[in-house]
Amino acid sequence: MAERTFIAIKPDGVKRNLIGRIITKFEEKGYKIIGLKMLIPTTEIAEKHYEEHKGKPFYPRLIKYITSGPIVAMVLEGENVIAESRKMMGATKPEEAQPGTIRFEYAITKEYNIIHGSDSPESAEREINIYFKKEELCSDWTTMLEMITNEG
Ligand code: IDP
Ligand code: MG
Repeated sequence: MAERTFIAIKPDGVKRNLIGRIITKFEEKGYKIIGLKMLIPTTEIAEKHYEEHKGKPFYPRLIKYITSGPIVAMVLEGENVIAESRKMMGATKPEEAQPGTIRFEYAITKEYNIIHGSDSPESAEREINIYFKKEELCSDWTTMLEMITNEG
């Protein structure tokens, strides 16, 4: 089923110059990027994003981490993209991530693990709306391009 998910390259991924490599993996897999931006999350945005973790011991550090520098936020569209992109990311703890996954390749701690991805259709919808306005999503660009190229 065609779905949308929210992915973020976290500040450690940006600082380590992994933006291109990570985006390439999703593009090569076949997902369509329909939203893309770089931003430094405010505390308010970070708290909304991670509200499910409020009260956990690592929560204050998580908010500090995610607001510590620019992230690259994106919306991907494709068949089963929510679960499949999570598989591509690998387990939260890099030592449990399978070889070939993003976290296996690029991360060594569960705290600074390079990438975020929505874990369910509900969180995908919620997280996309935190970071993107509807008009910032370009779902129809293939169609628009076909229209232009068919004109002549
Ligand atoms: P996920 O990113 O794989 O969905 P979650 O359990 O939702 O993992 O945790 C959100 C983020 O919080 C993790 O990606 C990681 O950055 C951080 N985190 C999770 N568990 C811990 C922990 O036990 N200690 C420190 N940071 C953690
Ligand atoms: Mg999560």
